[in-house]
Amino acid sequence: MPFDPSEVAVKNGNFFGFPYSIQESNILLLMVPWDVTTSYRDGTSNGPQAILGASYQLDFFSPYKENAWETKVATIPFRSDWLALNSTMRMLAKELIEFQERGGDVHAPGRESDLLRKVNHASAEFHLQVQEEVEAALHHGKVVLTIGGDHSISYGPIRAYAKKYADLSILHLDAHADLRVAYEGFHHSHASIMHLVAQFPEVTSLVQVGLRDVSPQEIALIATEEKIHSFFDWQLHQARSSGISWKEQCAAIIEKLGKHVYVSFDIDGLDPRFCPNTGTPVPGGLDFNDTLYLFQQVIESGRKIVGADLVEVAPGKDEWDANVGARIAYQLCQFMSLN
Ligand SMILES: [Mn+2]
Repeated sequence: MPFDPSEVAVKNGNFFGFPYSIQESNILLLMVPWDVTTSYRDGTSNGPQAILGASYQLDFFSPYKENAWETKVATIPFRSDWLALNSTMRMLAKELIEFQERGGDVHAPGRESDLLRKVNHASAEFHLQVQEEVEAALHHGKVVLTIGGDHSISYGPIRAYAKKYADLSILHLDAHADLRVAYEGFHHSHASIMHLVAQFPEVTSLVQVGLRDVSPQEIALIATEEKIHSFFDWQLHQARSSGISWKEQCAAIIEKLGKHVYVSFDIDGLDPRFCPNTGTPVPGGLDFNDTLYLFQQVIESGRKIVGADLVEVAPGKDEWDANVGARIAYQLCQFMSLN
């Protein structure tokens, strides 16, 4: 039976209930249930499955693409072994975070430094597996949207994309700069992800939008590192209050991007009313439609969104956070298909 986008979706394990196979699809969704280093509130490891669940309820019209439901998107089967490894490592990491909150030093020889080594080792191995999964998809000519998980999961996909594109720009939407060095001792911390990927020589620019909770060290790094361009939330709001349109602001943001754009979307870049249960919600932030407009302008400018991730979506007691996440995932797929 042909796929009818107006009918009730089948809960078939594929995002949006789409009937397309991996072989016939151009766009693949990869679920990465990982929140080992979350420092405040956990639950983002449940994000992928919650977003998948919410995605069945979506209506398929998109203002950004004609016949959007014909964009062939398939879902790579869920890895429950990743979720199990996450639970084990999360317990150890939690112990280490609590130890440090009591004033302990994880680098001093002892049980904790051994534990830290173990978590860092397992995390590095894990991120390599994610990288290999994305590399395999890219090798087959696919485009990948990775769904986290905490922000540390962007490492594997961005590494894979940097191997494919020698001039990769990262469009990073977030309340946080994520430029800390090995936060809380974790090499692959969610708070360090952009510090790690900015060091890849293939990443030619890192363009951050919506930042509003940043450390003085991060501000200093942003000021000195030439390839990092940060558009702080307060600046965006001040500019708009002074009559500078969002369209003009988008042009200034896009000007810093090269031809090949990878979107790393931390849901907390949005106003927290769109993500009340995310790990580290911060007041202020981007509007849902303004953000989609920014993506649309990226495409309009002739640039390509070659890949993306969506991270830090944590389901609450209701479906709201996952609901927003599913809609962002859907529109990102449409923008990625406009290559
Ligand atoms: Mn964040």
